[in-house]
Amino acid sequence: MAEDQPGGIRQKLVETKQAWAKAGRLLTGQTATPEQRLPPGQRLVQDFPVLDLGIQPEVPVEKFRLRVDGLVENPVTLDWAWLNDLPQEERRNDIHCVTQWSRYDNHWQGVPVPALLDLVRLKPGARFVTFEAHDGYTTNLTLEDFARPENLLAHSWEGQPLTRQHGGPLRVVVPHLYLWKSTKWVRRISFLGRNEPGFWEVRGYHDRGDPWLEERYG
Ligand SMILES: Nc1nc2c(c(=O)[nH]1)N[C@H]1C(S)=C(S)[C@@H](COP(=O)(O)O)O[C@H]1N2
Ligand SMILES: [Mo]
Repeated sequence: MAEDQPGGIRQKLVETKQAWAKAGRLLTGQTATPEQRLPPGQRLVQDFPVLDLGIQPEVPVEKFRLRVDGLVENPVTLDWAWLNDLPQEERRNDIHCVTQWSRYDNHWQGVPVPALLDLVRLKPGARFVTFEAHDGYTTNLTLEDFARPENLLAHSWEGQPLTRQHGGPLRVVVPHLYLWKSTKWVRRISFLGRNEPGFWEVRGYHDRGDPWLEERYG
């Protein structure tokens, strides 16, 4: 069995979650609609749990870089000043983690995804998006799921800079899908013509992850 390395990925936790996916754990077999607010099988929490692979990289804003590339006319490497010069907006949303907790009314600030798309200008073949993070995490979305106006590249939560635990200085927030699709410590966003499943998607999680359809596992 894989042993945990200090400062490395928590292999046992990964194996446990992978086994849960295989067993279909937590599935209720029900669906709901966004109007019902709480997706099936979820319970509401007041705190803000921290979930990741066990590595929480320290990324000082002076060293922050976000590469945006792939099928775009204008690939860019954003630094912190440039990111802050892009349009900034606020969003309030509910978030839903596949491990069953939901948290209502989170206030985020950051760059709305449409502003990023305006900057890089997609080529016609772009249909999928992959995300890479400083801890080695990856995930994937369709362009349609990423391009929604409520999605943010968020640097603040509840009026404060996003903490390192929650993915600061910058994370993706895609509230209509389970939270594993919302990459913390994001360092690269690539637009592709083909789908490339990420860390959890190749370990049994659903490719899309709609919480109201209970798309926990694939
Ligand atoms: N870079 C990175 N992003 C990540 C993860 C991770 O391990 N690494 N975990 C995902 C999962 S499974 C969840 S539920 C959310 C948790 O976000 P939180 O710790 O802010 O609650 O981050 C997602 N984004
Ligand atoms: Mo998660």
